[in-house]
Amino acid sequence: MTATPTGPSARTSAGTAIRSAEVLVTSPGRNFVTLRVVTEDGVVGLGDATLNGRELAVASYLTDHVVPLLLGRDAHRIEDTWQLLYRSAYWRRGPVTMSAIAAVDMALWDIKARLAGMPLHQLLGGASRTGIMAYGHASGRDVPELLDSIRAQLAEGFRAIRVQTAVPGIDKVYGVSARPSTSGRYDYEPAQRAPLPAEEDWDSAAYLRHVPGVLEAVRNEFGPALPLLHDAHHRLTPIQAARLGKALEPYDLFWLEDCTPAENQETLRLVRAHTTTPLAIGEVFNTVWDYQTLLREQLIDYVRSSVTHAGGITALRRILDAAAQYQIKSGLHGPTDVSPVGMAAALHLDLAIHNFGIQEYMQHSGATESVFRTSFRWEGGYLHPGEHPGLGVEYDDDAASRFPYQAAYLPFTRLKDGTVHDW
Ligand code: EZ4
Ligand code: CO
Repeated sequence: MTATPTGPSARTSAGTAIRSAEVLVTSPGRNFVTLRVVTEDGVVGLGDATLNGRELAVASYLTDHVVPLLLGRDAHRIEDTWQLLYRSAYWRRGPVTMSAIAAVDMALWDIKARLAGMPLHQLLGGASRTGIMAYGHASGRDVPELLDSIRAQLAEGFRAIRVQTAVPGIDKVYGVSARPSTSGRYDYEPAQRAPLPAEEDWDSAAYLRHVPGVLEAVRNEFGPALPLLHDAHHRLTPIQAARLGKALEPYDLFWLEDCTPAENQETLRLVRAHTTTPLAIGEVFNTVWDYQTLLREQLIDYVRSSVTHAGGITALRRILDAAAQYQIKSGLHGPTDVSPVGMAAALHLDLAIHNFGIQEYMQHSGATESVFRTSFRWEGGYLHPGEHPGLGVEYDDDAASRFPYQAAYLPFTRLKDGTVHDW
């Protein structure tokens, strides 16, 4: 007898066998890739596979290489499926692979929780808190515009704010909205719909000169208690990052995010040795291996991964449990390129884990919400995933069909002399 590639015992004729797995690509304001898994009994699970600017690569990875492995497998076998997808490809890790695995993992947890008739957080151990503290985004082309943007986010109910600022001499800076909203949902989408990525400019020295004064103005305006965050978005060298962390100490940041490029974990030793500004890193990481030195040497304070890009609920839970040994907390990535499905997965995890820190929350557009119907609650600066069985998200095919995929890319940067820099 020849064993099937997935192992004979993984296949089942029970009602929980996977009958279909379908990749859905839609673009309600921005592109999203969703995996929909359906069991023989018709139970539906959703997973987010959106990788900003590389959406179709993940869609192909799923359709061409993962879906055939899923058909006929028991949807209940989440761990076995995760291990099979991770190990059977031979080529491990990487954002495309891990986003694809994440989507399968989320969809299977969704199915298991729907079958149990429980919201997913119950299966993860139940709620450890009543609500999930979320931070919003604010930005300004100058200080008055930034202060207005922060006021608008406070009026929306946010109790912690990420602050990004334009820099004199740089044309277009990461995180700064062209038209910051003076009320309501804050809209900033770095990916632009075009056949090729846009080029932006960058000057680290100008940035380092300008940012401390802006944070000082914000702190003076809003007082000592408001949690303020800032994202340096991988632009600095280790010694520049150390200097920035030190310079920002008087303004008591909740965290400084991605102060250096992410490849080199050892870099953070130097930064850590020079500053008590809390550090957050990890939105581009895919596995626990990317965090190994950072956790073991206690070089960061917050884990920034999203469920979508770190291999799903199964894998991110393990990263967060490893972090808990060192009092390192969660600060999960929640930009608009994490779909409402990926956000729901994050919220269930946030509610269940003990070492929760904060959750990033960029509200999705009305168009996105017309495709993905969620059970999230937003009350007084706190999020809650709701009590619907599963993840609590429904996908509307009719709405989705009105928004076909459109190529969109994140920008990249060049220094004044033309050298490509980290975006
Ligand atoms: O640039 O999600 O902290 N948030 C971020 C994001 C990332 C985008 C990239 O797709 O850094 O705005
Ligand atoms: Co970031």
